[in-house]
Amino acid sequence: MKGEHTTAIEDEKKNGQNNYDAASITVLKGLEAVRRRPAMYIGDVGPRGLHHLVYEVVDNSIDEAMAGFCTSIKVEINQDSSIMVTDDGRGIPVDMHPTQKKSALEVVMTMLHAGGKFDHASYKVSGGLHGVGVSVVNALAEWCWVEVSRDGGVYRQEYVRGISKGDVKKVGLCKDTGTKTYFMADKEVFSRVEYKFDILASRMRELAFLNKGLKIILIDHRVDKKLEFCYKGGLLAFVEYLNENKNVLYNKPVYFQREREGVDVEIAIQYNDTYVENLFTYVNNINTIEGGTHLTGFRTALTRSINNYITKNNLVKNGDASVIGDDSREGLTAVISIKVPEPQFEGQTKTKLGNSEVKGIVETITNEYLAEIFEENPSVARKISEKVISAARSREAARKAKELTRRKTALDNAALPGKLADCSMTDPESCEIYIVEGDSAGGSAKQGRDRRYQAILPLKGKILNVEKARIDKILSNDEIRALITALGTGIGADSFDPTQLRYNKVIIMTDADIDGAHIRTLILTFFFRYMKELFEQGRIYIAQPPLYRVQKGKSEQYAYSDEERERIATQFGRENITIQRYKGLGEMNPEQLWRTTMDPETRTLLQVSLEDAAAADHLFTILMGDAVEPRRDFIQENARYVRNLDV
Ligand code: 0RA
Repeated sequence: MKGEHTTAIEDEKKNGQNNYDAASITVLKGLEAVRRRPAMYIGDVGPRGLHHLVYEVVDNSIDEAMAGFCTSIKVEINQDSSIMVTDDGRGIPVDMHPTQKKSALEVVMTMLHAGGKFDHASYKVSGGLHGVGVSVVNALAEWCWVEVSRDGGVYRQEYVRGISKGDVKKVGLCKDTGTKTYFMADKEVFSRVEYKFDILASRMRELAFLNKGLKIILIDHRVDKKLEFCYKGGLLAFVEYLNENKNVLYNKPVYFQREREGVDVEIAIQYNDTYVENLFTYVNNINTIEGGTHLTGFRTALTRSINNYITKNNLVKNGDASVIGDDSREGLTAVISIKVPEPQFEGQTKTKLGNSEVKGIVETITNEYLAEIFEENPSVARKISEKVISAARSREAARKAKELTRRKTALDNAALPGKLADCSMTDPESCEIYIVEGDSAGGSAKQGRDRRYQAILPLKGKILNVEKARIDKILSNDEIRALITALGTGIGADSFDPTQLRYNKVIIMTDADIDGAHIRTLILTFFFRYMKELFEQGRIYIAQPPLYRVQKGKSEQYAYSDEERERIATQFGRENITIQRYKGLGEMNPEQLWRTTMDPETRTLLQVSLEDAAAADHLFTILMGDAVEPRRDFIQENARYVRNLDV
């Protein structure tokens, strides 16, 4: 948090208002706690926490939609970077709260953990990343106002840093109902109040997929951009979106939604011809990246159902390998979304579902439904079975040829690859590795680096496109094997261990041209498919070599963008200046490379985050999949922004 600030209670004291009742003391203590330690409530006070404020407000409207009373939500980023969220639900009640002696609206907005739920009919989203309550947003807002339309009237209350500026007032009449929340994130709390349209768009799209039929409109008044998300098909449309540019084995995703013991289970499944699993799970609209009981139940049922079908129809020949879980997930794209009244979240990031009863519920529903759909759609069942059997066969073939095991031990105990110039320090926390395109740039990097803590691994040419190859082929690729060995993490479901990473930062350094961008994407795709945790732990970076060197006489400066080049040129006074455009890293000598791109004191690194794994997956498919059209569209649309590629 920036600077000193007085607490709510101190402010009130200064104003000479010492006549608290029990309720307002609770309010002030709550707000004070939130403002003292915002990170405890919203994760951090960086971009992530800032965007979280919007999610929190939208979540309340989503709850109203899940309860069946809201059909449309509008989210607006205003020119001054305030946020406005409008829904057409019943409107937050404004009448007196029975015990708190103030309006229900004020209780929701100012009391910590008051939540929005007076009726327990709807699902309460709690724990995890969301569900801290809109009062937290209010406390972290420079100003906020809420306008409720209900019972023929429009009611408004305003707040400053969480404290109400007066009672709820009736300010007009209306025919419809709904809630509008309008707030400005507090610059005393957030160092930068800059919303990213794409990040909000990803989450709104995801929420629209997860809440079938709900319309979510996102408007950015800063640049006059507008997107509208509404999916009648729900998860079915989600899976189609994820598979959009892949070759699918059958046209319509297998889709079902059922309720059992109060748990609502919705699942969509579609296989494609790749070799990777692409599965997203949600509990009460929260992405459970650590999985949990719902995922376990689903996996067990999927393998069992496919195995049953294969056995029943005598699809395996004598001597064929039996199908194991891994086989049934090759080329699988699926989304699981469940709604549980009282979820228990566990795990490091509180995104792992713990409720033990859920495993059996999801398993039973999946078993029942898959048996049914396999009976009714033999062609779908056949295609899935063939894919899975082929996965089992190649796994078996690989084992027989001792290929995989040999490679695995080779990878596990291998000496470091010859082309790796390792650093002399061994403590991973202080070390970093540069993955460099080409041997010549690799040579400059080796000479220019600080060899105590910087390792260099040059990769030759284009590495294998892992989107189109099976794991055994991937492991036989020399460049990829060198990469895995250098990193030290191992690979594959049973041997990848991110804690074994030998470096604190993994930095990709490629030329600033189309080839460089392609190689960078290949490397990122490999990490995304096989080492996703490295993104989650914030280990992956992209080096930013300069695009230009601007020189006049003895002074020189480096420019990292066209604008910067212009600025420097103006500053130098445009006469007698030389501008050199760097096409490749190889054009810089070791000393220049160090100064511009590798020296921690002066370099800029771009940390690659996966804010939204689903959107990133979609992007990688576009970039690396078979379909040429969307890739060309993407590159044309984004070519100018590639330097800021923040997937
Ligand atoms: C509980 C009860 C009622 C409405 C809401 C919650 C509600 C909360 C929010 C938060 C954002 N938008 C919202 N819309 C509705 C109404 C109960 C009734 O009318 O009987």
